[in-house]
Amino acid sequence: MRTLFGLRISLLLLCALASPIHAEKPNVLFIAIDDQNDWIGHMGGHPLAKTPHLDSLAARGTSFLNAHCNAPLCNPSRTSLLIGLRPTTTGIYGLSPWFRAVPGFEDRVSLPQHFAANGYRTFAVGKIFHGGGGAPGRGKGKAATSEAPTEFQMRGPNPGIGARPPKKLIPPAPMGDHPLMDWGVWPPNNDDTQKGDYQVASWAVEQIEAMPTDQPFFLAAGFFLPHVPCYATQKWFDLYPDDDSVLPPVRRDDRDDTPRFSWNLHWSLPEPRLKWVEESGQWRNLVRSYLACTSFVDAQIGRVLDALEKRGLAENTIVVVWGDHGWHLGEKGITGKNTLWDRGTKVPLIFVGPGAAPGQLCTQPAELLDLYPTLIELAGLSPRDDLEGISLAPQLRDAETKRERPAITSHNQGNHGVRSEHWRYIRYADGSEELYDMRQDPNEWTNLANAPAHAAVIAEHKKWLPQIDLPPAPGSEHRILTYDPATDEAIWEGATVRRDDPIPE
Ligand SMILES: [Ca+2]
Ligand SMILES: [Ca+2]
Repeated sequence: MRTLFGLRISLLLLCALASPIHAEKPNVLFIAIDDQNDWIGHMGGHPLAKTPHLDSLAARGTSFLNAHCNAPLCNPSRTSLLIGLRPTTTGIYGLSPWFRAVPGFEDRVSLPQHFAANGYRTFAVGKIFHGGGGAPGRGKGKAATSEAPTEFQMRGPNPGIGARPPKKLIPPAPMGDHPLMDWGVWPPNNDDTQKGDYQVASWAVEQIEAMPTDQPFFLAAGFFLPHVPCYATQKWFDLYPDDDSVLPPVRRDDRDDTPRFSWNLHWSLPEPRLKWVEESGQWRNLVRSYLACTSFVDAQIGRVLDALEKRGLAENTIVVVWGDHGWHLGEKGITGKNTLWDRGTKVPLIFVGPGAAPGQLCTQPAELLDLYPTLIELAGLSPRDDLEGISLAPQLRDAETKRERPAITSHNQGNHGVRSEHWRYIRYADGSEELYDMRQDPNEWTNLANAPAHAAVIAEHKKWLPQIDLPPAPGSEHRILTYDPATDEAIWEGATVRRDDPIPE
């Protein structure tokens, strides 16, 4: 009996040691897509978009159809999401600085750090923080920030674009012929394995297959495409007709009723305007390339989800998929980001797993800022009182649950978009305004801001403008815009923009 008793004690002890530390805690698979707008099948942003893996994932959970970034640019959007503060609270609006270089944020607990502090094993591969590489200082040029290895415990590669053609596939575009401003079929022979995002998925799959079970995990996989250069292999282009049916609806006079100041937000950028892509015969090619890249990334996400399923981890894993901001492909006369319209701010946001009811499409406004508190609540982590987002858990339980606060996007001090379920209100630093009835006018073609009948709607949305609205933080560079009401002059990336300057084409 004593032997048996002793054996039993040992077995119990062994079991206790071997059992997961947080057996009750769900894992988190955190998937980012760079520059992905709402051209996702079930989101309806483009009638031809083919994303079968994201669509079937969404069917197993809750997809937000009215989710928006808090800044329409990589670094400020990702920083805001990952530290839980608005860009207007940190002053981080540009591609620099890296937030840990900003006084007051050196020791800010980032989302993955909060999971690590709560007993999670944290992993990252690809682009999660902007400019994130495997080691501090990695990246190119002043624009790049460096992701300290302290953000995640395990860091996989950040392969970026992967194979590139020996020279650009498109003719030189205006505004500097930037090397990233390119798109088309590459590499040849349908070899997807040479793509950076293929390697991101492979690393994530390997981690899932070998995942130890003694701790819950937080695995972040950041896909680079459909960020430019939009290279995809031929098979992904074959999903889309090679005719003008792929083009998004645009109105040639669309900017006639938008304030002059709206141009200042994207005054001079490497991304060509609609005029150039049309005149150079590149519009359809760009649109098809973007769609092809979206479908390719969808397939890579499918590989990671398959691995999760095969390992038997799907049931106890929260899968969240998000994009960092939208992208214009001709709408409002431009391509690219840096706008406060839906095309520039709306992103995919899908939650699946514990806490997210299946088969829901939610039209309540949501912000990427909400991810931090939502994941804390879903995973049952220690709460924090220093986050500016609001948990989406009520909408994940019941998508009809009303949410009072609209989604707010800021692009530099004084420029804000406020998106409710019904309206979009925009206010620029010079006081000019836009208002769109998103139910009647989903393309935001008719600016209603000057219609007296809508004064109450404007007042209702204006009250949500950020109370804290800081100037750019020290070290801010790239896509930085300031405005001096005394002189009515704006400064874009260091150059003065006067009201009568011709709009760059
Ligand atoms: Ca981005
Ligand atoms: Ca218009």
